Amino acid sequence: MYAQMVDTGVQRLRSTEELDGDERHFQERIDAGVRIEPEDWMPDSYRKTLVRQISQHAHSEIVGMLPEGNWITRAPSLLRKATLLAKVQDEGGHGLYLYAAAETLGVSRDDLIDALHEGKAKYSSIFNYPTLTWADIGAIGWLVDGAAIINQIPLCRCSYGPYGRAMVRVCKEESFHQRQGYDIMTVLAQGSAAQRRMAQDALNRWWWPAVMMFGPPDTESVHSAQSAAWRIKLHSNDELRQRFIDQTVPQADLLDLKIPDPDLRWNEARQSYDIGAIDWNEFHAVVRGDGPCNKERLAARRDAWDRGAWVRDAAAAHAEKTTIERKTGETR
Ligand code: FAQ
Repeated sequence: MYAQMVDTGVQRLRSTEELDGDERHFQERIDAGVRIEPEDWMPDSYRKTLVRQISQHAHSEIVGMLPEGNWITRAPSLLRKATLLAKVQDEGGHGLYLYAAAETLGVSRDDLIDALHEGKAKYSSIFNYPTLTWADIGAIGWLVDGAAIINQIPLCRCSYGPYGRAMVRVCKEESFHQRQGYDIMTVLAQGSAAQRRMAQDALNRWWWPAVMMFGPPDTESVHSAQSAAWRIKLHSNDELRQRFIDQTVPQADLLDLKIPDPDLRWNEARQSYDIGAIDWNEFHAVVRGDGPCNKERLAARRDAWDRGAWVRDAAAAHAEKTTIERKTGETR
């Protein structure tokens, strides 16, 4: 696996018997299903692991606004425009809950955002692909939000309270997003020959990146063992990937669209689908910064930050004014 940018301090997984004092007590609470709250004692490596994952997740939500935001002005009807606008706003809200959850661990949102803008922080590989046609908006809702739900439902039960609670609302909203995407695909799939081609083309381009979203295979996943012991991760990358495939293939069948994988087969013995080889070189290249849109996405985020400076300044000035007014009782 490529070098990690964040050193969470985890060297190897230790059994509960090897731990002592606070660390042992902490692990016993986790094993008993007790939720960890911000004021509780926690190992520094648990804190760093959560900051790493939650901040990457938050960055993914706000970078994830860009590919779809690109289509708000070109949505084919007022209803589609209003729906897409609401969805993209929801993603911004998810970023907000997640940055707030990360802040409960003692980091500042500004520092996290700086790390994103400086290219030091990761965000999901999936958002480095372009949205070329309207059908891509359908494919993102159907496949990307669909994958996000499968990954995030278990996170509602993760060991860290603020993260798990944030996920409850996020998952409800993601279900709406998934349905709006599937609805777009349904209309296109039942439309003209050109619309059907557009839907199939979007599925062809988004299928494999969505399959890769779940992260590297279990054999290469450096954080899984420790994160599972801490109940941050309740299922492995490959388990969730398989769940996504098994759920999505029948949905493609219903649309009469073809999953772009000649090796896709139902495995009677496993009661699951087998798939062809995943191109992990592509995944690593995208995560390294060499995907089709990495540079464009970061440039757009930096630009939005710079152009939003006046809003942050105005909000800070307003907060200062109202604080002074509250303290002095004078209106300024
Ligand atoms: N892209 O050891 P593991 C959404 C990195 S939200 C980029 O397996 P872990 C909503 C990983 O960070 C989508 N990097 O890591 C939406 C680590 O690097 P590091 C985001 C990836 O953490 C929809 C290294 O590989 N969701 O879609 C990726 O145990 C539509 C080793 O990997 C979340 O963030 C990747 N795909 O498992 C928004 C969910 N996968 O940090 C807008 C929360 C792995 O050592 C529109 N996160 N890496 O430098 C998680 O569940 C986990 O962090 C995983 C990775 C499963 C993503």
